[in-house]
Amino acid sequence: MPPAVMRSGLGVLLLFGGCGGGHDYHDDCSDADSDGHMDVRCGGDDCDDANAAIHPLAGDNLRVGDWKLELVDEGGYGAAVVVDVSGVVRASYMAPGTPGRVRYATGAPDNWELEDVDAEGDVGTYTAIAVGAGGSVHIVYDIVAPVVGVGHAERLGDEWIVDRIERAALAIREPKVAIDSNGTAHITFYETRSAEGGGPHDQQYLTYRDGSWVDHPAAEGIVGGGSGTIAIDGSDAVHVVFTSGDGLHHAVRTGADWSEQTLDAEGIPGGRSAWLAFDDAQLGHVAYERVAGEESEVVHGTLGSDTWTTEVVARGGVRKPTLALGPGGAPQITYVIEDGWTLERAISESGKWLVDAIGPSVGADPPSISMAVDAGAAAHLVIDPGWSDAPRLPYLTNRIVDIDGIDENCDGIDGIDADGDGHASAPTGGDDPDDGDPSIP
Ligand SMILES: [Ca+2]
Ligand SMILES: [Ca+2]
Ligand SMILES: [Ca+2]
Ligand SMILES: [Ca+2]
Repeated sequence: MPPAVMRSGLGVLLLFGGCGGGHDYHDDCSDADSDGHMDVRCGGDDCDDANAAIHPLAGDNLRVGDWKLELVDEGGYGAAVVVDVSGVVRASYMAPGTPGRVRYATGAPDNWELEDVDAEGDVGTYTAIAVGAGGSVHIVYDIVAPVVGVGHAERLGDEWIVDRIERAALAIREPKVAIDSNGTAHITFYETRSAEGGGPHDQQYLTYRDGSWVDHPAAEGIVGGGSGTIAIDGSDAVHVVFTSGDGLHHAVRTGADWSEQTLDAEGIPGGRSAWLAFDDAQLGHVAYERVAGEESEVVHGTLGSDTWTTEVVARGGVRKPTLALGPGGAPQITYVIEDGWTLERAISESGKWLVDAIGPSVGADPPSISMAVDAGAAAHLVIDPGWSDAPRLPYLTNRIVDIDGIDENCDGIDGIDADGDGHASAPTGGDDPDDGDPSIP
């Protein structure tokens, strides 16, 4: 729980005179509005137990509205996006032109600030981005020259600390990153030493320990497939889900060992994507693309205590799904329709998938999508057009900001104040340009 919430909880307690004092109409002390948070007068953290839209994790001032398209940059590819607790959207991508550079974009829609992260050598095709619990930003990417490797960049203050990790490999693809509760980065990627394009590869894993990067493959000698995704659960266990010619696999690292199970025994051809995330209840969610007959379909899987159950979300020429979890762990899955390259998004509500169309067409090639969902359930998509000289880097969101004078997340002010400095974050209508640092109001 952020300190701001605890502080305002105390403030509200004092204001009301404490539990049991005076007229108490909550005599049973249940969660009266069923928002999962007990009334502050009952020792809980809900500052309004008669309104289910008001509780500490609410997306104060963040609402879902119509879709809107804008450009992050004049071009770019290999894009990834995250949104943090304060509603700040951050993207990583390869900037257009040669040699390649890794670039970072942040800010409110229509007001992007761009920074070069690594302009040293010839970077490759993919980036991924993650934000740690303390607000630290990590970007990983592939490097193609002068040696093959993986780049890791962490933003400390206004500086990027860059590690270029050389690999004895012919190629690496699709690096992904996740951050544990101690702020340590965990990276996975496809790595091949074979001259054959589709030859056997390893689903490699790297983490930073005792001052250096150490590797320990999640799986070796994989044939076919070639796309992995990584997530950390609430116990800091590392999970990697990866594709191969004989299915989709889930590897979990407990202690020094990996244990693996097959999630889906259907063949998943190369280039098919998968995404993994854990919700607050520690239920694992995966979205991936599978080929059924001649057509591709989008599948959602959930991991209960030990076993996966899967369901088809969309079928018939649907590609490149991306998954993000919204408030309460509700999964949102966005994918590309092959016929015309438009987007659709599916949201799980009461056991049903509700689908909305997101226009317009996003390219002439199968584009990739990266998605993040904020505390107000609004989605943020950066569309990777899939070729290196694409003339634009599109961003789509259905977020609207509604400054309503109501403190919906119980931190004492209208908007989200994650660092507890009394100033709400800029994307939620306040004047705090860095809501992860209480020294910068
Ligand atoms: Ca409430
Ligand atoms: Ca508000
Ligand atoms: Ca607030
Ligand atoms: Ca603040």
